[in-house]
Amino acid sequence: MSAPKSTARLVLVLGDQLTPSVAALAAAEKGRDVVVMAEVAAETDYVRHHPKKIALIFAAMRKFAARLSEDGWQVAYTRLDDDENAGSIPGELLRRAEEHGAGEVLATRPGEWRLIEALEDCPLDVELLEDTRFIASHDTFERWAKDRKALRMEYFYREMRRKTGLLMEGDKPAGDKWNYDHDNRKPAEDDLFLPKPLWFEPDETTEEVLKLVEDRFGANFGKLRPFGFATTAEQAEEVLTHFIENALENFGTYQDAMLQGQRFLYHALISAYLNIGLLDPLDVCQRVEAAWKDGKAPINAAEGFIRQILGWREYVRGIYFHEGPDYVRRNALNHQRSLPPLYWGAKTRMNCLAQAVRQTEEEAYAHHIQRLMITGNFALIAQINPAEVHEWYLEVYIDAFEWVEAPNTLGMSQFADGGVIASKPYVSSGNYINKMSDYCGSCDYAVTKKTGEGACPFNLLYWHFLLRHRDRFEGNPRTAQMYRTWDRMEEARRETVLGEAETFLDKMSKGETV
Ligand code: FAD
Ligand code: DLZ
Ligand code: SF4
Repeated sequence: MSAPKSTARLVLVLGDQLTPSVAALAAAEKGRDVVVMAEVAAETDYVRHHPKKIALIFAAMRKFAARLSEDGWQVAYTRLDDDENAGSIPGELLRRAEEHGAGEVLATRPGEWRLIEALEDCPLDVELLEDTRFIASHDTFERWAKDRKALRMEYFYREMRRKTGLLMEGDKPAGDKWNYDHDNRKPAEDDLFLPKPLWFEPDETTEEVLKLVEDRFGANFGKLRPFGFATTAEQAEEVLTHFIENALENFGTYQDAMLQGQRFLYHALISAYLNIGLLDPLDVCQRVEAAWKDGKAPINAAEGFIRQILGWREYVRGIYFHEGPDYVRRNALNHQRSLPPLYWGAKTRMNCLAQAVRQTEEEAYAHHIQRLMITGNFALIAQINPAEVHEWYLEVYIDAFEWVEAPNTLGMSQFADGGVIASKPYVSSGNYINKMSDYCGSCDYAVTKKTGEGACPFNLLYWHFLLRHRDRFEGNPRTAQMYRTWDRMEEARRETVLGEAETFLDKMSKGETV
């Protein structure tokens, strides 16, 4: 007589956990347990995601589920339009538990407090396992953060370099410098040779998903088609290889550049694949390090790129969990203005914003400096409520998951956490935008005009913001100089700047085109 088969457990795999070695799968037994994957309204509707983001997640989920089945796993997959769909992750777990006579659930800790709390409240016996797809564990981050007055990314990054040995020569950084940012601030000329991103034609599975998304989420902000994202680990790997071979070399030099009509420049376009599990962050860093060792990329490119993943990406995740669930509600600068309709594609005379928003609508993508120094900068100097800014970023980008989006938006970009992440607010006048892009040349406003009809709004709002928060930033060595510049201006000019900034903000708040 054979021994009785132990009761099945459910193994939850979420839409951003599509890795065969993800913790819950690694802890499960193939012949015994049932993998649960579900497309549910609670996840599609907690914000109105860009249609491309929903399509990417569903197509990748369906293909990953098929792969698990081929590998011998028993997979219970629920499609959004299945009649019995319970509508939420805990609801689906309860339904599948009854169906399979299971009481226990193995789950990998989700990347959002909302869902962690929902799983903790689920009446089943849910074991939440640490998500091991990151280079720094929670313990590593907490050990680093303990007893530090300021949690600056640069120091965390150096520790991660030492810990992984990436770009290290013994105990020294390769080339004797930790950070090559100084070499990475070139604007781009519009006749540069730019590599084309690698896109994929939708196959049958993706096409089926696109039809569903068109039907159900066609009214969300964003264009669904054309859809060319990778939806399997193999395709994501091809995108990475394409980047290393065609763009990495120039990644550092032009990292902060912006060019009208050139939406991707030398960026990797891999954030969504990393975030949903199709690529592994350590593996990506090692591939880039190898390219540098093989002489295919200079050190400023390899270091700049590795810092984004080994440094920023790991660091913001650490901060999100370190700071706790209330982080997303912080508003240290007490900004209360509503997000203007131009963020949803309404007409604006500001070309930089029009370009960044249109690109976001069409691609669900904008690169870091567009997010930080165009849409983020404007929201900050226009003193928009950070909760609304946070929701916008979470909705519109293909790679937006709260653990990575919230610290970038609320912390780095909006200073809403009071300076946990940023040592100074990322604000600028039009001058910076003009230096790093060619947007100003086709704008209704004049970047060189500081006041008067047609003056660039960034020139006005920049001062308005700094003056409103003088008490907080005047003593900061990184912003103090700006107050000295302000104080040297003629009284009448200062009054004009502040008055015109107020007029602009009033017009914007009344819904007029600005
Ligand atoms: P590249 O420029 O080629 O960089 C390579 C990789 O580095 C990225 O794929 C990404 O994984 C990582 N990376 C770079 N910068 C950061 C960063 N600041 N934080 C974390 N990882 C980083 N990134 C997201 O993945 N999801 C988000 O929701 C998100 N929201 C953001 C919101 C704001 C306001 C800002 C300023 C930045 C945000 N970022 C976010 C970071 C960054 O803009 C994107 O990771 C990057 O633009 C993705 O494009 P890419 O893959 O071409 O990146
Ligand atoms: C973002 C998202 C969407 C749109 N839909 C689903 C879904 O239907 N099923 C699912 O398991 N996951 C989805 N996700 C990803 C989750 O929202 C994500 O796991 C949490 O936000 C935590 O990062
Ligand atoms: Fe933007 Fe001002 Fe330049 Fe116009 S002039 S594109 S508003 S920075």
